[in-house]
Amino acid sequence: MPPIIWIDGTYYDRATGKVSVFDHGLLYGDGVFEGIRVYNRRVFRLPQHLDRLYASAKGVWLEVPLAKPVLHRLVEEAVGKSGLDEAYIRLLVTRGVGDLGLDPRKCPKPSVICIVDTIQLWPQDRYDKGLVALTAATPIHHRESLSPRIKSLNYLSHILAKVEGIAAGVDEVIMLDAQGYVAEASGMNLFAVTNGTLKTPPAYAGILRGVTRDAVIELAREATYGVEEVPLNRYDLYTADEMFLTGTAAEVVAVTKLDGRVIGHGQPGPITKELAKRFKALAIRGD
Ligand code: PXG
Repeated sequence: MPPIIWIDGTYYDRATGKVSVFDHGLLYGDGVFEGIRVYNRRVFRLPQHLDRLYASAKGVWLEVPLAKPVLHRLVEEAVGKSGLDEAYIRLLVTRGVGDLGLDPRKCPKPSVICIVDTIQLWPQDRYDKGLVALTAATPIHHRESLSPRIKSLNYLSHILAKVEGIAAGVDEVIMLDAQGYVAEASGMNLFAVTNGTLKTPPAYAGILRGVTRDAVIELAREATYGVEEVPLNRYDLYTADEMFLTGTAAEVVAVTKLDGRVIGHGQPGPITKELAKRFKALAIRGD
C-alpha cells in the first residue's frame, strides 16, 4: 500500500521508511528536492524535473550519487511499484549522514530518497471560485544568498509566509523579493493577465523556475496569447484582469482577491480557465 519509499537502494513503507538524525538534510536543511506529478501512470515532465534537481544539487556543491538515466529509471520503477495511477513523487538528495558540524566533508555519501504518495492541495471549490491571497511580509531569499532557483530543503521563509496567510485566514500568500518586486506564492509561480497578455516574473530575477510555469507559458503561446517575462509590482497584480498561480501540486488556480482587493471581476477569468483546461489536457497526454 502507498506510500512507496525508496532510500539508497532499499524499498520501505510508511512505518519503516526512516532517516538518520545525523543526516545533514535534517540537521541543516542541507539538500535539494523535487515535487513531481504522475498522471495516468505517466510521470509528468520527468526529464525537466531531473534537470532541475541536478542543477539544484550543483548549486549547493552536492553530487547526486546516481547518473540521471539511473535515477530516471528508479523513479519510474517506484511509481510502478506504488500501483497508483495518479500520484505525487517527492525526490530528495540530502548531504547524507555526518557528525554535528556544518562541514559537508563530514558526510561521505549523499542520500537519495524517493517517495511516491498522493497529494491534494485545494478542494474543488477553490478552483471554481479562485483563491483569496495576501502579500506576506516575509520576502523570499535574496538571489545572491540562497538562490530561489535552487529547490533546496530550506523552505522556512516560504513556510513563514504561509503561516502569515493561515493566521490571516486566507488561502495563499504572495511573496516579494528583497527589492519589493513580486516573486512567487509559497509553493507556486504567479501570472497576471492584462489585455490578453500574460506577465510573469523572469527566472533570473530570483524565483523558482517552475516546470508548470514553463508548461503554461508554452500552452499560452500555442493559444496565441502574448507572454512577457517581466518584473512585476503589486500594482500590476491589483490592476490585472486576471491572476493565477501554477505549481506541480496546485496545477493552475486563479487568485480572485489579493490584499482585500478584488482582482478583475472577482472570478476565475476566461484565459485562466482556458489555460487550466489546456494544462489538464497536456497532463493527460503526458508530453
Ligand atoms: N515556487 C516555489 C517556491 C515552489 O516551491 C513552485 C514555485 C512551482 O514549481 P513547479 O515546478 O512545481 O511548477 C514551487 C513548487 C506544495 C509544494 O506542497 C510545492 C513545491 C514544493 C513542495 C511542496 O505545494 N514546489
